[in-house]
Amino acid sequence: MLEMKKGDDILAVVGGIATITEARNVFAENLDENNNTKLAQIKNEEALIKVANAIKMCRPDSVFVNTGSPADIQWIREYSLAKGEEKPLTKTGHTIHFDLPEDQARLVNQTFYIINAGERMSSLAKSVLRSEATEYVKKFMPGIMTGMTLIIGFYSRGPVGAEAALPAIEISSSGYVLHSAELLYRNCFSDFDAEIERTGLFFTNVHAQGNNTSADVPNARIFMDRSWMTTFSTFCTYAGNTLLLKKGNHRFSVDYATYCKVEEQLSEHMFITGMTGPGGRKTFFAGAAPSGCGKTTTAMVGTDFIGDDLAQFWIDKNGVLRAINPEKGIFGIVEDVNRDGDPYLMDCLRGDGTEVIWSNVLVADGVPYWVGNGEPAPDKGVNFQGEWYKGKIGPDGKPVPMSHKNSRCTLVASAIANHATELSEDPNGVPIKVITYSGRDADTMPPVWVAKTPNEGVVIGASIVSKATATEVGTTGVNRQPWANAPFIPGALADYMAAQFTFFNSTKFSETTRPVMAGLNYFLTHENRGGTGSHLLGEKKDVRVWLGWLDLFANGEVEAISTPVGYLPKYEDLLPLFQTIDKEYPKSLYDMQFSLYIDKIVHRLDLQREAYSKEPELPQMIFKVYENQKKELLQLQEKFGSIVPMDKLV
Ligand code: SPV
Ligand code: MN
Repeated sequence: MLEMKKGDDILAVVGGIATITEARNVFAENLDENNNTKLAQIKNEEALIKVANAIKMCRPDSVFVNTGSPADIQWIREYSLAKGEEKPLTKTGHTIHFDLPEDQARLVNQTFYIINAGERMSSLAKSVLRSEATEYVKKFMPGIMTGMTLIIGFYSRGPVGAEAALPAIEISSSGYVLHSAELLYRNCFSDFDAEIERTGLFFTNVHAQGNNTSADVPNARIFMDRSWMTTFSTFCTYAGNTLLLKKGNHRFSVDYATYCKVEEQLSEHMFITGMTGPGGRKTFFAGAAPSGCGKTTTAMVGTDFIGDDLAQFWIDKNGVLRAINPEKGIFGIVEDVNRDGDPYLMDCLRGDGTEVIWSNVLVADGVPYWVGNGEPAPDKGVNFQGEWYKGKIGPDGKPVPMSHKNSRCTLVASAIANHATELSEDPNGVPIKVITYSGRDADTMPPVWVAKTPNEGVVIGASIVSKATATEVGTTGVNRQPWANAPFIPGALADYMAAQFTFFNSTKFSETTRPVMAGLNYFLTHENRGGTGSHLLGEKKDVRVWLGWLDLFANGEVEAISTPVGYLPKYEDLLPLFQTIDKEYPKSLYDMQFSLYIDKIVHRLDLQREAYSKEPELPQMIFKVYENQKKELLQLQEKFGSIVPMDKLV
């Protein structure tokens, strides 16, 4: 359930501003003439009251209004440098930002949804009662910007005017955060009022890093007030915790799609990319993967790259699934980014002419370095833990890597050579033909498989599993990662799942427009498929083949093998695709990758069923799909044994 504007708006309670007259007084007292004139262009009173409350609560020394003009953006760059939040690197337009050692990824244990008493939440999310959150904000946020400048920016999460785009305000005392916002989101200062008018809502984000010391980090909180679509972030700087236009507002968008736009919209943790097929035809894909599982790399493999992290979907009048990227930039993991796997990104990172904010990499003589870059490494430099030298041991007794596993680069997507910039900016979005779901699964599912029905497609999404990655502080082990979106689903998982079933079964789709739904898995290892060693059976560049096959399948140009888990590719259809990436593809490798390991799959189904049976009020469809697949798998096992090669099923 989601009830908008329920309970107190904490920002208004603590700020104390209730009317537009009071808000205007706050602006008159706190803004200089120039910034006052700029802000006067925004007319929406609700938005202005939010801004006034943030100013009144945070009590900055000054306020800067970012209109997105070249002069304003330059001011932000210089402000961030002057405050030392970023430092210039040798290459023009490149800077380095370090987050505190304790603040290198999303602080999942300090991230909460603010809820009203009695609200049912996702079992995978932490929540805090409105009253407790109010106490926290009252204790820590008044005066938190004293001695600092409060910066305000107005953004659109998507091309202005797009069906699924929503406006948002970003308020922060950090130049780095606003600088990042300018690279990652579309500034819509001049369209802001009209966008609120069109959509009927906007998000508000308030971030304050305080003194930014390690001692403060335990007090850091990331609060998302669902009812008021307002976020609060304190005592941290990592963009995933502070630039809440990104994952904070993604969470609100998920809520909005789940409760207010059923069968109309979806909000997903997905890349969007296009592939050029035979005859120059373009097929667009959107794909989910948990953080740190190669989503950016997959996205950039396309010929028409649109986005690498988030997607907003709707079904258009013709029954076509359409998607926009709410972002316009990349906050990408740099570990293992190298010439071989990510040539276009490397051109931006090592070439000239692209503005890049680096975070938490190693800097030596003004040049950034990172683990897995495929280049000679320096012996010493400065990284997220301070002075670094080869062999340095950290406080935990372990070697300190050259760069943090979650070190990142921030740049505009249009700088990437294969970015389809014009399409990305089109409010009509791109037509999505294929949806993929992937995780880090070392032993169970094949590299690619296609759902036979929309229900089975939804269940592929619900059944993503993944090894923990470095994108969240304090997580380890193998986790279930429903839709790779679980960290961002605020409401009950049952509600989100029901919305997925409704959406993909919608009669608005025709048989020709209903998207193909598929699973992808790049992480099978030799030892788990009858070989030896823990190395991967595939490599990064194989992604092109799996997407290429899905393109052919979605366009009806190849037939597939029907199995209990879905449609699988034939060897002879993959062979020519491997030739296009100049790679041998022995039949023995195909057999290792695509044979059904029945015991493992059945075990996985049982685990999923068991885990989901603890979730209240789940759509029964998921259990039906699991049951049916299990039954058919066991029948197959009886006939062919525990490992079933595709030859048996053709
Ligand atoms: C992710 O971790 O999924 C990211 C980066 O895309 S963050 O902004 O931290 O969410
Ligand atoms: Mn992400």
